[in-house]
Amino acid sequence: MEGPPRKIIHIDMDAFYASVEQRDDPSLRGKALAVGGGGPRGVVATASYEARKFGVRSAMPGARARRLCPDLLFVRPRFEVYRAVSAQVREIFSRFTDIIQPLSLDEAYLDVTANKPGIASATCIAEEIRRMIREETGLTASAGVSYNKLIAKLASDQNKPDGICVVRPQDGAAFIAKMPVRRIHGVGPVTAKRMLALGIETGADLRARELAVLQQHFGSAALFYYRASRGEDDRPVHERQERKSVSVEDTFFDDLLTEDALISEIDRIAENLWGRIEKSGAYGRTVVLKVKFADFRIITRSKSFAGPVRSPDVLGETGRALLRAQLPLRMGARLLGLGVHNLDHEEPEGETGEQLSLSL
Ligand code: DCP
Ligand code: MG
Repeated sequence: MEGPPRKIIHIDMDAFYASVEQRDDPSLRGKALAVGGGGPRGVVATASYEARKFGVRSAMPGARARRLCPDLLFVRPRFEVYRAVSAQVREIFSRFTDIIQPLSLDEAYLDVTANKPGIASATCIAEEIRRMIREETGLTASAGVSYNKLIAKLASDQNKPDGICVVRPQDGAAFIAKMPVRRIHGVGPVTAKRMLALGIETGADLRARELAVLQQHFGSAALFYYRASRGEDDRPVHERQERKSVSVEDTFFDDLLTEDALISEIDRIAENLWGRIEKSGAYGRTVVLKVKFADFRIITRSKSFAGPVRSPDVLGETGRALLRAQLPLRMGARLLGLGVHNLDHEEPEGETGEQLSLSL
């Protein structure tokens, strides 16, 4: 029924954007550094380990970060450089396997059960990869080595920065037992809160619950949690597919109906979406709004431009215009989403204008 255990590696670059900035500007080395938007609404994308000592964290408002760490240096992100490093690192992975699933610019799962050089030890491969990354990019990465994705990802965080953690099949269940459930990839902040309300804080707490009970609370996701609490996860490492769209959506605790609430939410979503677009370099020429109503009916509305949208202002204004055209909503919205489709790489070259070519 089961084959031999798989060998999965999760690689995650250390303080990625900040490390790249410190590499490229020696005056930033050894300093408390935040990469992110400046300005009153800017947030920290990531902080150097020097800044983390003061409590500065990803997604923290810049003003708060400055209060925690008065000497904090702020630099603007350079996504083209991060994308180039990311491509370099993926090329290193491809020397060992083609079964690579990137999760973001700085992390990926690798299935090295059968690997190109025929190395028996996944730990040796992970160490080789870390060494090559250090030599060829000047940056450090941490690795988790295990028999599935769930545990490999948790493991790569264990000995950060510049660390490795190996969890063998016989140790997986014990490893999960002491893990806070919120750290499990697949338990989002909303689920983590609901679990906490049920008294489930660690893997051990989760394991103590019957599947039927979990199903009552978490529906179809329950089986994943049930198995995860036992250290089991048979999700394959998916090879990279060409991306077709980028989108961000949000479900609300209370349905939104007023114009103010809807517009401020779509602005926030557009801002997040712009961050994703810049990180992935996936610029598209069609902006799509999605609204799910209180009765679960979904509508989508889109606006296409002659060329890819390359400014956060155009993205935000388009999102707002698409939403305004639906107002007043016939009932509250439980979800709003915004995405871009018709990505750059699918387009013929030479189209870069931003004039409207298609109306609603
Ligand atoms: N990032 C971001 N916004 C967040 C989290 C991350 O823009 N809320 C960006 C900046 C990070 C990169 O993604 O450099 C990778 O995210 P990680 O969570 O892996 O964080 P780091 O690599 O910065 O640090 P760590 O050493 O903890 O992996
Ligand atoms: Mg990282």
